[in-house]
Amino acid sequence: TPTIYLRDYTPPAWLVEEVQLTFRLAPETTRVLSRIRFTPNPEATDRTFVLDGEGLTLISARIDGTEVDPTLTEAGLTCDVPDTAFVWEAEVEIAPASNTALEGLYMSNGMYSTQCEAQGFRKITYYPDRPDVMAPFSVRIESDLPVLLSNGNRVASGEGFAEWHDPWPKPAYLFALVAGELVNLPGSFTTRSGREVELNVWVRPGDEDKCDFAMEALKKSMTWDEKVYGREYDLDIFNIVAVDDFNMGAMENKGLNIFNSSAVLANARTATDANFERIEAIIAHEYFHNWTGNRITCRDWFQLCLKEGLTVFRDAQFTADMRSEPVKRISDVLDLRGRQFREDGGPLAHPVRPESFKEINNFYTATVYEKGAEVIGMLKRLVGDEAYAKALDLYFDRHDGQACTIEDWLRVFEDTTGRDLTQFKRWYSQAGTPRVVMTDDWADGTYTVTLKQSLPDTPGQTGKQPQVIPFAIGLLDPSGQEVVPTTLLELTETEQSFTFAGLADRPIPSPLRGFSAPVVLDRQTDAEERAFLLAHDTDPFNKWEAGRQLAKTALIDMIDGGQAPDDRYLDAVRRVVTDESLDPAFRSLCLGLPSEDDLAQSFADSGRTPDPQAIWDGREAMRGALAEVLSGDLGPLYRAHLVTEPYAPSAEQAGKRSLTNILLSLLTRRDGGAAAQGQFADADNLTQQIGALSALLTNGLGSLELASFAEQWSHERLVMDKWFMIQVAHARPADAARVADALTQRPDFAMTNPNRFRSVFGALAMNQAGFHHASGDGYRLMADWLIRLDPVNPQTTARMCSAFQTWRRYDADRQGMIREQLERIAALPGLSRDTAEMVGRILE
Ligand code: HT7
Ligand code: ZN
Repeated sequence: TPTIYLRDYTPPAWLVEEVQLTFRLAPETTRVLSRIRFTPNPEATDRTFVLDGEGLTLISARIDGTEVDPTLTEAGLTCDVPDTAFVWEAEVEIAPASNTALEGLYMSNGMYSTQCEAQGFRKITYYPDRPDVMAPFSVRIESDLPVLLSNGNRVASGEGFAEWHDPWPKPAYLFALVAGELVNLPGSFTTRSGREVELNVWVRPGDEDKCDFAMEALKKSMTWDEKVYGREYDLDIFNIVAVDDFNMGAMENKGLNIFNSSAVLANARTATDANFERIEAIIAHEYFHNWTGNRITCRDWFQLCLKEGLTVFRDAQFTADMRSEPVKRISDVLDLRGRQFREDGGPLAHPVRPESFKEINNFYTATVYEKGAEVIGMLKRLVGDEAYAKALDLYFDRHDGQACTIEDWLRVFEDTTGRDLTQFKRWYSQAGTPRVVMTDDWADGTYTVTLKQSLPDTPGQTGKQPQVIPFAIGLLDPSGQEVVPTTLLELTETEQSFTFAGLADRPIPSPLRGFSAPVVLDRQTDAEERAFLLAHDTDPFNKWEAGRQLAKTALIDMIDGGQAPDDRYLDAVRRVVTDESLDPAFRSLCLGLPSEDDLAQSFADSGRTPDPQAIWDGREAMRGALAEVLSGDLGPLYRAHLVTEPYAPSAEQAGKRSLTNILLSLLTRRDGGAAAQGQFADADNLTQQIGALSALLTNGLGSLELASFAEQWSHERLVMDKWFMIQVAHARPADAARVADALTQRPDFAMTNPNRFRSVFGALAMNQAGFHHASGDGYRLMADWLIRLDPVNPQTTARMCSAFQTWRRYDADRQGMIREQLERIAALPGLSRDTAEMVGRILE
């Protein structure tokens, strides 16, 4: 498979003025007729005419009305063409019902839908399938199915057909079509300038009762983007469709967003608080793409972070505004460390703007998305809120309707602020997580902070240059008063010192407030200082962070030396958890322990080999110690915060349920499951029902409840996904592979449904002690199923391979077993490009 390089970019030889498509839908024999007006691109030197196309049967082709006989290759076609504008017409046949890869036009559950990003449009018809070719599309769909949707505005419909026109030039990856027996929740929105927009959430019959929340989230997103970014919607209709078989969360096709049903359907009985929050964020994310992605798109796929980093940043701002800002920040940092730092520290590390790929689908990563969003957050912090708003206005003005690069993006900041962003740009080109070592000094009323940055080598990159690191810091005096409020230091050198003069006492620093840069902060400090910050810091992120560091150190000491848990940690947690002045959601976050993976990484970072079983035992022992130290508080706290009023998916109620669920899991250690059984029986919402079931399963109880849950929910696919997932997630290390294997034997396990596959195998990968069990059963089972899934759905297989990305942390036996499985996968004849690239990079 060839490697594609950013440095080889050349402009397209031909541009598209207009596209007309006709679809005659049939499960195995869909005909796609295309009529495309091409014009020579004045910016290109070469006039070769090449169209992308994969798995298409060409029926006929014409240029300016005359039949032609193009040369077909596996990747597309070439043809002699005039040297001036011409009209290309083609008819191709495709088989949506046989398309299990869920890319291109596919059929599942009797419904047609499309997924074209990144390069799926070439599986629909011959086309220059690259994002810098933008055109208005007209689409005619012919089918007996009642609901026929495409992008843009509906211009005609009748018995067996519908016609759509999208006036906004777009790249082919934003094309979409949906056809099926669907029902809709209708709504409407009036934009700031008075445009009446018809809104719809389309679902399968039976799911009508799960649409209200998505509709409200959409309206909130539309209002927010007008208010905060001045961005209005630009068509007369906005459709959202829920699809069961879908590779990712959702897709921002122009005017026709297609969602994984798990990212749209929700009601109190069938979705958890976490689901509601995720749905709100994804609806917002896809809607926000209308401006950051669709109106302004990417020149090429290397620029993916241009739309994804910015849109993740925007959806995080939205969630912070709708819910709690500190809780959102803490959750995002947990996620960043859990997924992006993990990626950045291993064989899959790549820059936010990668420089090469074999299969672009493998680069929809935490680095491009989440680190991409962090980079924008840093830029905003460095230039300030006002300058950020000005730069964004210029971005929308200057680049509307264009396919852009990171250089274009940075230039609007340079032009509005006069700042030179050459050094800042290294955040886009250098992979790896910077390490910042902080030391401090105190003399004559002056406090000095010295920061030293380094960036580890990553695959293909060594000898890196220092980056610009915005380092927010505050200082407290020994009584806990803040003496220096949050101040932004700009670290630009490898080593730099900053002074704070005129202080009465040596201050206690609160460094990297709000996690102002995605770095690993290395500071030699003690439990005393952390307990002090946990008690006094005014920065909620650092308050939480202090508790997290205390927990981590205490846990590592326990795992290492079997030491009893550190009292300073236990006392501090008890103080926070019982502090009624604090938000319950925040208290719940403070009660959480660092994940097994996080702890394993800490061992690896200090040059030691993590023992997954010892880590699991250590966390269990810590939970026991927490239950013990909180024994007198658990019951009263649980009862005081238990939500008994009617369910609302509000941040306020969700915070209380989160706290009571975590308390319940500790309480279950002490009361034999009585409280959890009670909550399970009384729950009128899934958050409390699943919370109770999880508390029981974590403590080796709950088999009756598990069975009754399955009986109650056997007809709700998304709820059953959770039933599959929690059994694997909470299985004891020695049982995890067996539990997962048994679940795959059930008739309702279907590997063609990515949600169900991930419920089992995503959970197995997360159950670290189970996956890495010394028997090797976890590795074998995972590999067996990846081998089975690859011919069916390469994209999902490739993503799941990342379960193995941390393999070099482990001991020789485990490494040997993992290598054996990876090599078994790599050796498969006909292995997909997606999986081959991932396994190759992991093994390298
Ligand atoms: N822009 C989308 C990314 C995407 C995708 C979505 C569904 C299936 C396959 C996909 N490949 C790429 C989703 C987003 O970031 O909003
Ligand atoms: Zn996105």
